[in-house]
Amino acid sequence: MTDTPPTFHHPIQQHPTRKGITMHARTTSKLLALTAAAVIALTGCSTAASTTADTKPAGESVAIENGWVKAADEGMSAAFGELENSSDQDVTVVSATTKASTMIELHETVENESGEMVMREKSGGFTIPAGKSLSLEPGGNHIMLMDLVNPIKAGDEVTFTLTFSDDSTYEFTVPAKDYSGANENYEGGDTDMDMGGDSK
Ligand SMILES: [Cu+2]
Repeated sequence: MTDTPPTFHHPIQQHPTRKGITMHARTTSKLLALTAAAVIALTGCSTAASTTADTKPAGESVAIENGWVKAADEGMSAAFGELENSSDQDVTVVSATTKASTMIELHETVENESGEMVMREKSGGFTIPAGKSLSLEPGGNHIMLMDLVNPIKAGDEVTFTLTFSDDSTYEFTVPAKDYSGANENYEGGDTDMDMGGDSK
């Protein structure tokens, strides 16, 4: 690239006709554009290479799609959505926080010995495979709000922060909506400990 600048001047000087200047000016600006593109491409390449080499933080590779939280007056609630991992590495969510609940857990829903679906803390957290997404949905994995600080009304916006196994974080805000499902019992808890407070 260091040998490019001289070629900008010589053609114009050697062809003093108006047509020549116009033509060469156009060529020159094309050349400039190409050179600029090449510089950007090269810069982009070297940045990408170094990023891959020392691995992007998990929190920068994950985004939530169609996220929502269940409206509830008190007690428990849960958040759902599609967690998408755009990187080429598996990432693991190890914890979550929100101002809406004093305590929060990452839950999975499993069948117990009696054949009932119960939810429990997901050991090891949520792993989102490289280039794939993980569904958080009623009856499956979810972010469990164990003890609401205030009622969550439909239409409220609730912000969550996920922490990954590499200590990076990802913050997102999702709307609350009325939902009558997601009332699985909490494993080891009594039947009053459902996820929906007083929902019917
Ligand atoms: Cu739960």
